Amino acid sequence: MYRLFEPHEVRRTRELSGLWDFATEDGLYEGKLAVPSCWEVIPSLAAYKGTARYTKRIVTGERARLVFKGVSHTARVYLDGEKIAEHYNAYTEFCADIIGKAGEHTLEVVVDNAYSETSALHVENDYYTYGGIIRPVILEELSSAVINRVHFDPSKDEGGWSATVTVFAESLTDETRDYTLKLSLDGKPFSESRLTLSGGEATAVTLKAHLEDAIPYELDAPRLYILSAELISDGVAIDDLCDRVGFRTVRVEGKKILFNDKPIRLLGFNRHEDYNSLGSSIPLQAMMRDLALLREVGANSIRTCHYPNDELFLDACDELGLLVWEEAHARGLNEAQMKNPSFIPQSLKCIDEMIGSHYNHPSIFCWGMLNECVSDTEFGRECYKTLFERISSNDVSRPRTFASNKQLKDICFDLVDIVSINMYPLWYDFFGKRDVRSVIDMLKEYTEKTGNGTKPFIISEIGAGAIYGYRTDSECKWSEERQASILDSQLTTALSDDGIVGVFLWQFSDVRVDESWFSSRPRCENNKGIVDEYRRKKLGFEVVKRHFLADKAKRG
Ligand code: ADA
Repeated sequence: MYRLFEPHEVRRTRELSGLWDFATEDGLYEGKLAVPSCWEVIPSLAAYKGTARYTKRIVTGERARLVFKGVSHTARVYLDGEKIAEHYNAYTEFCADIIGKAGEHTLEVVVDNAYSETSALHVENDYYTYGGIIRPVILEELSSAVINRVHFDPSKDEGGWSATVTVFAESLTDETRDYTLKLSLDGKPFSESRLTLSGGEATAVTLKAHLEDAIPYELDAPRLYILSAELISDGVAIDDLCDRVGFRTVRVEGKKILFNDKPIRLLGFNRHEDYNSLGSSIPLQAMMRDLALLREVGANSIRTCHYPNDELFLDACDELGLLVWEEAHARGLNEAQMKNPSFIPQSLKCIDEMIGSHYNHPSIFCWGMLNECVSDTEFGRECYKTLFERISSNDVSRPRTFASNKQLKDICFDLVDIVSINMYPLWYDFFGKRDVRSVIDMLKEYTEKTGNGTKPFIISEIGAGAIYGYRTDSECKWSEERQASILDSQLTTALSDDGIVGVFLWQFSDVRVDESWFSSRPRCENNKGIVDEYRRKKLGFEVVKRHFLADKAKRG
């Protein structure tokens, strides 16, 4: 299952999930491997960095498309020995078209998860880059034209709700043909237009409709609609694309973030896609376990640190009414890493692919990028500017932000709609200060001065480490007691401050990190989870729950 609804009623699709032939290129392992999964599930490949080949026989019609939801991190796709696609980045989808080759084929996918100069975003880091086809692969049968994407923009005025829908269609023949484009919402047609596509042409058509009776998407009553776009030729539907949408607005006003015109307070968690021995390929039931724990602890929001997430998880957030800060890929890159010639092209592509595919999720309230990169130098600032502009050229309906750790040296706060700061008072030092109140005050004052006016202020990371089960009366470092007491102090101060619109704790669960981080990461894990990698609760879980539930009760 790759979505929580049917993306097509007309287009025929088949998931290629199951066992594929698999072999590492260096001969270390040969056998069968599940798709989707990380190859680290094979014990002898638990630390494997390198390339591996996946092979499968497939049967296609005249026009077919292979959709890869996520391959970590570089994929080269071959059909009967001929390269048909290449893609970089574990966390965004790509596709390969197979036209005019009906019949049986050998499909091979060569996957590489090693770090190198050509990988600017997957670098040694405080999380782990697993290997393999980590998200589903789908084989689609296409017709003479195809709907590649549908973008839905709801808006509201005195007359009620309206929707602006942009349909991206493409001809797959050499001939010019006429089509009818039909839009429906939960099966009820609401807009129609004629469309002529010349051979091979790709175009975008925008339709606007007034839908005054639409029921809004509220966080406590997340009403979702199925938006369907159909291409009709000679009275027959030849292609379609369905997506789930919600009628809601998000905007920043002064220091507030308004969701359907009401101010929100974000009680959130940073969550990596990492589930002990399963790695970054997480089945729906495990996602739902995470979401149940997040609900139980009182969270209303999630930050997808530090890359775009699996659509299935976003679908679940839509359904539960959990707000999502989705983030383009990058964590903690220094200036030399940002000067890698691949850095800008790979970042632009990641932004285009993330927003292109996730545009319609009503739960996504903002776009983030470049976590803790170089926002304190002129060179870094140029990079931030370029990438923020790229976000705006894809979507102007959501605010933009980045999480800074440059403290009083950051020079990029004027570029954002929301100021977000990572801070670890009582855990890491801050200009020699550890006291929570003075760290927050200092940063608020600085960001107001340099941020070009008044903007919402979010604590995008705050927390402390603990090793599950390590208990001691001395409350020494890495004990559950120490983490619980730091979380208590951090949240007491942060949540009592009405000038802070959101707090995202670092982090939901413990996650694997690269070994180069070993000196500050016992067990080669980032141990700041309030649950460990098996989702066992630490003492801090109840502390966070007490604070989150009290804050929610206070605000009604
Ligand atoms: C940073 C970073 C996280 C993580 C965290 C920590 O703020 O954004 O990815 O590394 O610090 O645990 O220190």
